[in-house]
Amino acid sequence: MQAENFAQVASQHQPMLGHAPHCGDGVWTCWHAQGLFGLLCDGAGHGPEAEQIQQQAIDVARRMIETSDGSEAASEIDLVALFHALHQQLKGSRGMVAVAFVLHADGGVDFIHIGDVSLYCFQDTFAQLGRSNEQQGIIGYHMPTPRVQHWQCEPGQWLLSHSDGIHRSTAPEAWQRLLQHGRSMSTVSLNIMRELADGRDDASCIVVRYWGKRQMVSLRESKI
Ligand SMILES: [Mn+2]
Repeated sequence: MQAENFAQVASQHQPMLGHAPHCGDGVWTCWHAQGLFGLLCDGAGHGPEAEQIQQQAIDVARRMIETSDGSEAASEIDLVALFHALHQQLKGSRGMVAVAFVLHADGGVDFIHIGDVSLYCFQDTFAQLGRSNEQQGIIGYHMPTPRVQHWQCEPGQWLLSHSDGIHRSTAPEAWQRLLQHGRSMSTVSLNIMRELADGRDDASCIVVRYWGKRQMVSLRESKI
């Protein structure tokens, strides 16, 4: 799909020590006509019950996103509707926190962020770091009215999401080393887990590098 020209993505999730193979953190990414969709969620607690929560959440997202990506007339991804559907699905469960985003080809990022997970945008120089402010609440229990926030990514920037199994206090210098020294996006995401997930909680991350349309533009120019 054309969308893959403008970004690369990799994601990981792993259970806390002693709870394998059950992981309460879930990640799912998908290329959609509208752009790159990502969901990172953390079901409350650990073990099979938390795992069931994250799997239900990913099923809800998959159904909604894939349905809206029909080849005839792809419709917009409705993040607000997604969070309402997640809340409905998870009522009566222990609940969940999550961030979901859509990265568009022009670098625009729409996202909803509820509860104790993290979403960052790193500049290529790592001189500045944008950090999302979450809406406090628990999906499936007491969810605030979901609010779509917006960022603008420039080519070369990174989007990074992680659960609380990776410490928020991780320094920008540590992120710089981890993000810049990987040979591939999957290596980067694996190194993040290896170095920053200490096994005391389920952990997960989604790493995105936004490239913009630079390569396509230069190809077109070279033909002229
Ligand atoms: Mn957690």
